[in-house]
Amino acid sequence: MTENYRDMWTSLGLDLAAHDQLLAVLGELYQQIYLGQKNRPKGMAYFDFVISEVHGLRIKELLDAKAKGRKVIGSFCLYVPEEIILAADGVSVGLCAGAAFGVEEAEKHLPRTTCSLIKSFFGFALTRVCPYMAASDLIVGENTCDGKKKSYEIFKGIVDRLYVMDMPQMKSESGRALLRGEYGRFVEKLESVTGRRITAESLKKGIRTVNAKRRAMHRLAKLRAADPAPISGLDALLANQVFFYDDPERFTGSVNQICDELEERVKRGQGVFPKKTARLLVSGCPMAIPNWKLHHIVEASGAVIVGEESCVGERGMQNLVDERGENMDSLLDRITDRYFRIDCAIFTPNPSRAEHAAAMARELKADGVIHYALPFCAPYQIEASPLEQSLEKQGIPVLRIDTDYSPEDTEQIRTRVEAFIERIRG
Ligand code: BJ8
Repeated sequence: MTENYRDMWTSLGLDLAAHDQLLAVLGELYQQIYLGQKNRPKGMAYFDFVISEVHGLRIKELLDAKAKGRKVIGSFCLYVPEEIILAADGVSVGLCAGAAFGVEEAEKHLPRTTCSLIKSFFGFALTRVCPYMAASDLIVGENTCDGKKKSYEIFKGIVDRLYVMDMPQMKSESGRALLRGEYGRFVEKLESVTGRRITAESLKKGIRTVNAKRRAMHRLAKLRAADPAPISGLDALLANQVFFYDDPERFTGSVNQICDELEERVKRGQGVFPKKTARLLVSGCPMAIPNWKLHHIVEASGAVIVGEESCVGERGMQNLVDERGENMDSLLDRITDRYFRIDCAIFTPNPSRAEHAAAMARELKADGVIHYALPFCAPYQIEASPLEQSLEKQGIPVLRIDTDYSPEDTEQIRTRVEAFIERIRG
């Protein structure tokens, strides 16, 4: 960290001792997992800097924005449209949910049989170590899985300023109408929190900004189809994770710069791993910072991850919002159209996810798919079986890994991943 931010963290009400512990663990993990990689693109220096300042400079930027009258809107899910937040001149941030921190505290409120992601955001809030949560003027929850929707009932007693968006469960006309209605309600909520009126013009601008960000990520995703892979799965995952925290324009510029470099690498046939390294696609639950466990195990075992069918990955990036609407109603319709296509496992039925995973595996020339689920995540654990059957039928080998944020099962997973790599190498 380039500056001393202790006064800033104190002003946010963080528990400095616990926060120091968290930063020490994060720093060590990053050093060990990321900085030891070989042949990294030079452009990754930007992301190294972002991570080194993830609780420093970025938080200072948020507080500077707040001082100028902007509001910070924190959320946990892809269904919360950043386009609408930007249209209200808000700053959108993904909230901390990727580390096992404060688990004991979380389990005083939640059953042990709750997924790590939910326990994580409870733990971060209860131990007061998340500056993003502390800086948020509004925290947006969503009625997605049962775990989240029931836990928000308790969470609203832990953080004030929680707002919960309702969510459909079926891709029906009434489901779409529900989502459209919720986005209208979100506009009103944001207008009241920010004191700014959202106009067709500001919404169009928000749409253009987020589309540009997604376009840059599509460009990066496509470059991963090259053999040898020009970027590691770990580095690409990091870019997907930072997507949710960074200033949107700066992020887009940095990703496009990396893509320029990767295009040159592809032309020269240069990669991070040798040509014909086993290529894997990961499909399943989101991986928030600092959940780098599976990618690290796979890439240390001699395979490369070439894509993520995940919310922190292609599920979050696919499809842009049509920019052609002329008034608030038509623009909100187009936003709804785009978000309603996200194939999260909370929807029933959800056939497009398996189709999307198969299409990604083909496009990225993956030799196999690792299905990743957090224990106690019913939507993804249950969907794993039909997804596996469908992919195997198409000749795409699948390995199912259910694992939480703790490092305890690392060796077991490594053994299974190594055996899977052997299988796909034939
Ligand atoms: S759009 S995946 S971010 S809901 S892991 S809390 S599903 S029990 S995170 Fe998600 Fe939105 Fe869907 Fe994406 Fe529940 Fe499963 Fe836990 Fe999960």
